[in-house]
Amino acid sequence: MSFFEKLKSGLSKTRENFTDRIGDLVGLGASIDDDFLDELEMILLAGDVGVKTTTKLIEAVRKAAKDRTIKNTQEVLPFLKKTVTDLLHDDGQRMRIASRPTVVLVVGVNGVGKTTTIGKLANYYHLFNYKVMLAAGDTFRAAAAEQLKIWGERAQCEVIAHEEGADPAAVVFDAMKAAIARKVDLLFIDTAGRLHNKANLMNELGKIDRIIKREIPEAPQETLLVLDATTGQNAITQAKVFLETAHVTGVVLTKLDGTAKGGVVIAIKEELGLPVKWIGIGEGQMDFRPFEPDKFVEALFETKDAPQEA
Ligand SMILES: Nc1nc2c(ncn2[C@@H]2O[C@H](COP(=O)(O)OP(=O)(O)O)[C@@H](O)[C@H]2O)c(=O)[nH]1
Ligand SMILES: [Mg+2]
Repeated sequence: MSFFEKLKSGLSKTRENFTDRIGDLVGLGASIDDDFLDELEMILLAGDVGVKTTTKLIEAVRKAAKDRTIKNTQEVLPFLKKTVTDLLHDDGQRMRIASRPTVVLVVGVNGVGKTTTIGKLANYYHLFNYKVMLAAGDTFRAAAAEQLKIWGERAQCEVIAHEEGADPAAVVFDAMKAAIARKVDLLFIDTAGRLHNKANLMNELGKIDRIIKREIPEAPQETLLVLDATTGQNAITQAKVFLETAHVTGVVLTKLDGTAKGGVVIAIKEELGLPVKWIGIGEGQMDFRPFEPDKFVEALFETKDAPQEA
C-alpha cells in the first residue's frame, strides 16, 4: 500500500462520518439556504472540526453562495476542500534542523503516543542519515525507558536513560552533554505525561527547559506537543494546558488511523494557532509522515461517489 493509500484507509472512518455525510447532503440537491447551512454545520461539528473553525467555514460558504462564487450545493464540497487546504497551510510546517544538535522536546499527556512518536522520528531521520540521540526523560516507569531503548535499537541510535524514579532533569543534563560531545544532529527528549496538575507540569517542564538552555541557549529549537486524534475536541482542551506551560512549536497528531475524529486536524490549526507537523497513522515504525495539508485534504475529501480528480 502506498502512503497515500494508507492515509486514505486510515482516514476512512473520518471520511464516512464527515465527507460522505456532506456528499449525501449535497446529493439531496437543495439550494444553499439556511437549512442547508444548518445541516452542514451539524456535520462539521460532529466531525470534530470545532466550533470556531466550523463557524468560519460556514460563513465562508454563506459568503461564497452570496457572491455566486459557488452556485449550487454540488460546488460546496470542492469549495470546502480548497478552503480547508488554505486554512491548513503554514510556513512553519517543517521541522527546522539548522544547528547541531537541534533539540526537540516532546510533550503531551500519558498515552497519547510520545514515546512511539520519538521512535518513529528517530527512524525517519536515521533513514535520512541524520545522527540521532534519544533521552528517556520519562522516568516514572522503567518500562518507559525500555520502550525507548527498543525504538533506539531499531533506529540505531544512542539512548540516554537513568534508572526508574531518577530526576528527569538529570537525564536531560546527561543527554545534552552527550549530544554536544558526540556531535549528534538531533536530540529527541521524551517526557512524562502523568503530571497531576498544571503547577506540577510547569515545574517539571520549566526545570528541563533551564537545563537545556544552560547548554544551548536557543534550544529546544522545537517543542512538539503530541495529541491523540481519537480524543477529538478533548485534545484541544489538553493542548491549551500545555500551551500555557511550554513554548510549543508544533503538533504531532497520532492515532488518525481508525478514528472518526480526524476533523480535529482542522481545529488544531485554527483554535490553537499551531501547525500540525507530523501525523501518526498506526503503531509501526513507518506509520508516520510529515503532515502535508494537500495530501491530507485530498485523502479526507475523497468521497465515495465524487469523481476522481487528476
Ligand atoms: N493506532 C495507533 N496507535 C498508536 C499511534 N501512536 C501511538 N500508538 C499507540 O498508543 C499507545 C501509547 O503510546 P506511547 O508512545 O507509549 O504513549 P506515551 O505515553 O505518550 O509515551 C501505544 O500502544 C502505541 O502503540 C498511532 O499513530 N496509531
Ligand atoms: Mg511514553
